[in-house]
Amino acid sequence: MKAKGILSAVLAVVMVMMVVSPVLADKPVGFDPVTGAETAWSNTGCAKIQDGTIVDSAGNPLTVGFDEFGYNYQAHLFVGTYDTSDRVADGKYWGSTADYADDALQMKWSDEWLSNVDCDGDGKLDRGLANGTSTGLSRGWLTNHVNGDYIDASGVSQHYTYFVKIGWVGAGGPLWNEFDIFEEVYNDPAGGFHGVTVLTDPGLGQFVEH
Ligand SMILES: [Ca+2]
Ligand SMILES: [Ca+2]
Ligand SMILES: [Ca+2]
Repeated sequence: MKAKGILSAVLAVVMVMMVVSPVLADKPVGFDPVTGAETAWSNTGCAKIQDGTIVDSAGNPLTVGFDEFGYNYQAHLFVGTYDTSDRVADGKYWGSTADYADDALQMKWSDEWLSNVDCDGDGKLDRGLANGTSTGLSRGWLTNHVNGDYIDASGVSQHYTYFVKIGWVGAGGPLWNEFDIFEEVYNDPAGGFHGVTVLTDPGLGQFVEH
């Protein structure tokens, strides 16, 4: 697989995140300054996933824990494949039968990227949520970790791994106008890719807004 193809897939996944809306504990208010991990949670009046009032893009209520596709919106986590990341387990990634469709994908995101509460009452998880107000567009950060196989030009099965960390930087960002890639690690020995291709990582803690 070519790096360009992988990044396109990653971007597509991110777009999925933009349209899928999911939900439980309340909004996190305490964070590890280095890793960005949540350490404390508030008790606001915002709707929670466990209330049963927050739905996904298909109108199905979100539930606590991992769903059938691999999303755990409460934990800001996805563990599945490109195929299931589009919330349709059909062996395809948004209709594409590209080789990476069956590749393992893990995603993690900050609460600002996609929160686990609905504070604005639209029945969807809030995006860009800071101090109880949602901007409607993701902020914070997202990571993708891919572990996959593909058949090369000689018909031989090859293995690759890919990691990318994307963060919101505001207007003028080089990625989708408001984002940037802070870390990218691509290992595909057969394809000639070895290790870090982008690294300007400032630490995920810098993306926390509260
Ligand atoms: Ca699918
Ligand atoms: Ca594959
Ligand atoms: Ca909402």
